[in-house]
Amino acid sequence: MAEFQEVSKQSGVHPKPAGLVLQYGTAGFRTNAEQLGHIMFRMGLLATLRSKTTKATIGVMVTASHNPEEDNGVKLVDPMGEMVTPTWEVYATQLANAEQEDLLAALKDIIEKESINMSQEANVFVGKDTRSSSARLSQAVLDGVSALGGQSKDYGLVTTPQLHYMVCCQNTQGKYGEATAEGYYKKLCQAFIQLSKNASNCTDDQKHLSVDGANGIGALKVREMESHLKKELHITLFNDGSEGKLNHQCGADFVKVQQKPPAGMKINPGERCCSYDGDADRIVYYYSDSEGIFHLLDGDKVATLISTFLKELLTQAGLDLKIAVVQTAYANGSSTNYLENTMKVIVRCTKTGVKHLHHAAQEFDIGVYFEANGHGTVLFSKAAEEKVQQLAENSSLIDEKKRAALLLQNTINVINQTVGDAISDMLLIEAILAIKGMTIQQWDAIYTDLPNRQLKVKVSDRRVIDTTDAERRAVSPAGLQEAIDSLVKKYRQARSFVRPSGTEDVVRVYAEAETQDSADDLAHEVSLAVYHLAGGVGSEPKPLH
Ligand code: NG1
Ligand code: ZN
Repeated sequence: MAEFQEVSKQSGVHPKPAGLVLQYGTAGFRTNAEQLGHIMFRMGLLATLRSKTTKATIGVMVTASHNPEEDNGVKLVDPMGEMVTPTWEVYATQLANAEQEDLLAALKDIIEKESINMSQEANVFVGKDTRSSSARLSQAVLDGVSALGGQSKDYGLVTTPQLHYMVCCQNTQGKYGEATAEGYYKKLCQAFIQLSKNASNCTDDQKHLSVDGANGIGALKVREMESHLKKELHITLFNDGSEGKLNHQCGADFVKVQQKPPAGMKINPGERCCSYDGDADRIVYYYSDSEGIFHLLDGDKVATLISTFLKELLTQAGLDLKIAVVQTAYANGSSTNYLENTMKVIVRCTKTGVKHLHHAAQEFDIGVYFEANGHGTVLFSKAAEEKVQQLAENSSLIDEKKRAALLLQNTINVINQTVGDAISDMLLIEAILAIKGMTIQQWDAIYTDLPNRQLKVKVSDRRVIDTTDAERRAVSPAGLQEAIDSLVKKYRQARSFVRPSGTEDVVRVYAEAETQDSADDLAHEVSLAVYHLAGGVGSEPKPLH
């Protein structure tokens, strides 16, 4: 067929190394950038098919998020800005792994299965992060789109959540906002400024925030946004990419996993600081106290702050909307306990990966979802948005109700509902702290985290570990869960689980307990159980102390 001639020709420019097999993991394909040329070209092809089938614009983001600079990756964005639907993840894996000579057959197979009308037009938005390989790889995506006759728009350097936002704006014919960087900054910053007007007596000191940009795209974009903030927020930017290496000893993942401040940042005692990850879809906060002790406020603390704020506003506005917080097994046990028993909100636990959280959050009027690592956002149902809107426009309301309705309305506008967004989350968090007149120490004191530890274990095939109950229990290999159960019993307030990573070739071990020493010991003992029962490779895991 003539329409595939260009695909055949172009695919020769982006050949697949024979035998290489990659999976569409927790967040798309991710590996060393050298191995990704053919993947990018093929994801350009797939996005074009997805666009034809949905009759909508599809997004393709080139990034490997918090992974090292040498890596890269790609993820597809569905019409409403959400992660691509699971059936198409399967197609993505099939297309990515088809040997060079089988590519056309794999493509035609998808076209047939989905009964795609190839004369339907296709539109694809492409974005990339600051990695040195991203320019070449995003060009390969664009080549894939044009090989199938699709139209593309190259947004160049954008954060992952900005690309999701553009896709949603485009497919809602501008109802969600204007599909430009300028439109994004205007929408978010206007809402932030409106929210900030409710903060009485906010001093310059309280308006100050230190941001670690992970030497990535978030740093560039926060700089671009600054003029729109009209001095309502004073940002000092560190790790802006001018010197340091992307994600190296900095960024949200480093801070969360290492539980220490990033390199390259000057931290004064008590000062509010935050870190983005390499593509700015995660954020964590922290501060150092007067004794120099580091305090981390992760995604669970963010979810608690935001859901408390929203719950108070709903009460003040007299709105009966169902609010829930969605977490994963990595959520600190103290946060779940506080949310369920003190705040009395509904809490749901899903598998790791934002698509699962996003999906669960959609079941409520207001779904606040955050992974402990700082990826998250708030979703408002259509009905909830309409109720808030009606109330905000009701001129006969008494002051308190009106104020609450307007705050809710601006919260809806400041939060990026398509996906977790470090910049948007930051603006909401800053506004809430200002409105509540709350310091970061007061926020931190809402509940006390249980000490915890995350470790990785190398095994020969991580797929031998199968889990159930939102990954909180292992059903295989035989004996592993029993071993974990008996180790957990040795410690107070303890919990532990293991699961195969969807982005790295490792098994992740999580443990929490009453003291840091117990959490460390438990994590180590569970690592040993994984090593011995699930085919560990290399040397045996060493104790942490
Ligand atoms: P994996 O590698 O599947 O654990 C990690 C994070 C996820 C998610 C993805 C995508 C942890 C424990 N896991 O997934 O939460 O953010 O990366 O970036 O943080
Ligand atoms: Zn990320």
